[in-house]
Amino acid sequence: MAQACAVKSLKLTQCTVLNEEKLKQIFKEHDKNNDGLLSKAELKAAFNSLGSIIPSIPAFIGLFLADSNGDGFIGEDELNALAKYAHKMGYTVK
Ligand SMILES: [Ca+2]
Ligand SMILES: [Ca+2]
Repeated sequence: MAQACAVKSLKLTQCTVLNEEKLKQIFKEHDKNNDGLLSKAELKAAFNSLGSIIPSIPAFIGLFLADSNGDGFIGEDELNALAKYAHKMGYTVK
């Protein structure tokens, strides 16, 4: 699946959208207590699975950037911003 992004004919924007969608899926999978919200601990686990060496840092920044209502959790509608941040940081889904 990830090889699709390596295909030169595929436009970069398409690749970005694809990767952000996959990242969103990964984040959703890390909602371990299924409350529809990602806590900082769940974010840490997600970034850990994405290969972050110090997952607490992207978890902290991601929460800071994407938590627009300030409740300390990433909700469904805040996932887009989180995925954008993760993609910008170079996290990709294998
Ligand atoms: Ca949760
Ligand atoms: Ca929030």
